[in-house]
Amino acid sequence: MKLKQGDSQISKLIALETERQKNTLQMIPSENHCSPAVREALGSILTDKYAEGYPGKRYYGGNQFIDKVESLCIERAKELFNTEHVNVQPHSGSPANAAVYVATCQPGDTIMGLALPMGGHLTHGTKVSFSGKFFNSVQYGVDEKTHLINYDELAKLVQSHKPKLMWVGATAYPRIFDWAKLGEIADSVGAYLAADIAHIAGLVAGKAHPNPVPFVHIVTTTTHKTLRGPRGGMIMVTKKGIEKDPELPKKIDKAVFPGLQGGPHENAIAAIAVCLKEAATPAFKKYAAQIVKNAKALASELKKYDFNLVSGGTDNHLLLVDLRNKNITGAEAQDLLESAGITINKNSIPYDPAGPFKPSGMRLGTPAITTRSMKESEMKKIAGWINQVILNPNSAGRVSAEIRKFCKKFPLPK
Ligand code: DSN
Repeated sequence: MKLKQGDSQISKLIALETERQKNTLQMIPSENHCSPAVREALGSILTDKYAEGYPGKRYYGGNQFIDKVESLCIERAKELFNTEHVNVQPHSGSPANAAVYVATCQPGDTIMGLALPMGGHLTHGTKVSFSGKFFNSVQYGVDEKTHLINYDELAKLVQSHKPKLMWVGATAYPRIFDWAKLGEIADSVGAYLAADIAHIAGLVAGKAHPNPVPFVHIVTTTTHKTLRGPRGGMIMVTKKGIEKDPELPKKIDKAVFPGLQGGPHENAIAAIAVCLKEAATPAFKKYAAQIVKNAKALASELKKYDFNLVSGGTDNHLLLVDLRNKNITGAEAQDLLESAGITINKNSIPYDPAGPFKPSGMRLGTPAITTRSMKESEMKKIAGWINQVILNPNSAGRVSAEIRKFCKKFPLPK
């Protein structure tokens, strides 16, 4: 039975969400529109199969085709990111990061990560997350003036705390990471260095951001952001990681299963395999470059309207805007822009004087609108709309109608 007949309520809600996505601009930098091929694999019959274990070593029968799917996914990931070992089973980014802790640390060990209010991620040692509860978490920040990671300060902090595991990666850092420098810093105390590239995986795959693989031991990522796949996660172990600890691939695999998860979602793994194939094409390389061009164009237009950008601009897919000179909070901007057809999210800015529920900033990005084939000239238009709505909330209705019309020229992937 089709969904429409079997469950009209859910069917209707999916139709409404489809219309929302079609008729408005998705500018949350961690979101994207995956291809119908990815969705077909995700919605396939593979969801019915249990496959605890790994290819060739399962705890259930009937996995001859599932093994091939998972192995193909692993091989594609290894090739795309140029790495030695990949686990494609983590259900998403946080479980992937949890597995890294299980594989490399004991409870109470010292770990380091970029603080959440400075652009880091919950799982990099935030107090309210397991990573801040079960480990001795030392958080680093960005420079108060430049909003960049100060590598000299970080090196000193690392020397004084000597972490077992150090995280690099962010949810709201608009600049390039200097992986070589970070590798040296972690090596100076013999720490495991894990790069969480969830936000920039598509840029790395498309060569629009340097690849951390030569400089770090472990790479984690989600698969649904710039990489444009289904919701999922992956953990890679690099050559450098294996040189540091030859058992690391085994430790990571054991941490994922049976350490943290049971049966892998093989439908999601098939969809990840599809997205990895897409990400290896010249078209994807162009896409990744265009994401960055669009973010830069949007940044330069917003600056003309006197929007203050954290770090002064962007090198990647996202912009973090300090709204204090606009007399509007991040939460108010989020609601207002949503009513005008532009979906962004409120976000803390570094050294934010306001709390996390009413932060002073907004975060926006270009992965999803670039998937819809928008280019620099469209960024000009979008910056103009953002400015109009923030300056004059009464314009939201008119802008929403204009955006609805504009969106018809930029369909979702078919
Ligand atoms: N939810 C992710 C993001 O929006 O950046 C972080 O986990």
